[in-house]
Amino acid sequence: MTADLIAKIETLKATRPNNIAVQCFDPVYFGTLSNAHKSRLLKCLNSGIENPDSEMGCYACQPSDYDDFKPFFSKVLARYHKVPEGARHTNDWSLKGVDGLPEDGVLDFARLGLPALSMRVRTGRNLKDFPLPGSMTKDDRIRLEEKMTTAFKTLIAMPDYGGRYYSLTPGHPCFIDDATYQGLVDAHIMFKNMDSDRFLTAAGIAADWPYGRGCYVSADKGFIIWVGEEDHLRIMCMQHGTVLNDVFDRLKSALDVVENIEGLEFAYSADYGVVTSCPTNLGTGMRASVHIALPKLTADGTDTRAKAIAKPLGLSVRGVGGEHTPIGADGTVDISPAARFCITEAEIVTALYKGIALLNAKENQS
Ligand code: ADP
Ligand code: CIR
Repeated sequence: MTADLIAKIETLKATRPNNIAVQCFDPVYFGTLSNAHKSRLLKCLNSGIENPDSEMGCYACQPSDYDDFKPFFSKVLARYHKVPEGARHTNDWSLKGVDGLPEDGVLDFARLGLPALSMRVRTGRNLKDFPLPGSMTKDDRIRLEEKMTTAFKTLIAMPDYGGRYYSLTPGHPCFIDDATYQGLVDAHIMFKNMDSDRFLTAAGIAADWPYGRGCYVSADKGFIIWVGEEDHLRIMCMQHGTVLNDVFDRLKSALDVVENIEGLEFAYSADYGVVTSCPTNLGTGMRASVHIALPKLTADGTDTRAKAIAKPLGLSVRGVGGEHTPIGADGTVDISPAARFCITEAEIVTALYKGIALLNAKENQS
């Protein structure tokens, strides 16, 4: 079994130069591991072995994987995030002194002549005392949701939060039917059925769907916590407006509240910061995005031109329904800085503001 997988990795190494995980797999290092560690590391690579066209090709399956398999993951991280091998990450939400920040510290899109936009900032978090989603059993998923259901009671009782929890788990007291679930997906509140993602399926992250899956939504719908997606928790603030600080600051204070709820301890790595399933998200786990109409840059009905302009600016372009979805009929796209690792939270949100300024200028020049 192990020998078969090693042979597959070796074949992919020769044929798939863009699959980072197989390219970073070192058989000599692998040979030094105990049998238990060998199977743990191979499990991390399963998604990239089953999906040769993977860009990253691996997911961490235990909170300690990044540290336990540092000789592998430090290579993967260096290659994907274009940082030196052994680079260390620092988390920092303070906007003070961030390059490109307007003097008054306010990241207001109205200053760029833009109308109110849908703004969203999310970050991933995983609980220290559970395996990461790729290695969870059905029972783990249900227990994690139970733990969070109790934690959400604290938020629901607070005047600034309120709201409710929606569960997809059959038999859960907060269970919702298919139509309610679809309504939440359409409103960009809830995540899509993970079974349709072949990477998450091969990684074991989509397993046992829909058990242990759900989301907490605040009374004003601006603060949301996903339970049981690619990370145990995806914590986000979302709002229509022009001042990016509003969602960023709210997310920071909400995170502090959640982190202080008794019994919740998040996984951090001393060298790598916030621990996430996917190495693409490691460090901050943060994606800050806006929905913005770029009718000229998408005049051909595709995001090809917008992507070509956005990439050198360090920006990703997604569709209006999120990753792997089409752009809006009016040319609306989802723009976010691509970097998550070896960048601070404050730098990410400022990078979104600066990037939108540049992209909007290109749109206006077209
Ligand atoms: P993630 O952002 O967690 O990596 P996706 O790209 O799949 O995952 O997006 C998840 C959901 O969040 C989708 O419904 C997407 O449309 C929504 N979304 C992302 N950014 C925004 C935004 N700025 N405004 C409104 N909805 C957004
Ligand atoms: C790949 O390796 O290409 C896929 N597993 C997707 C990587 C992008 N990461 C992500 O969506 N979090």
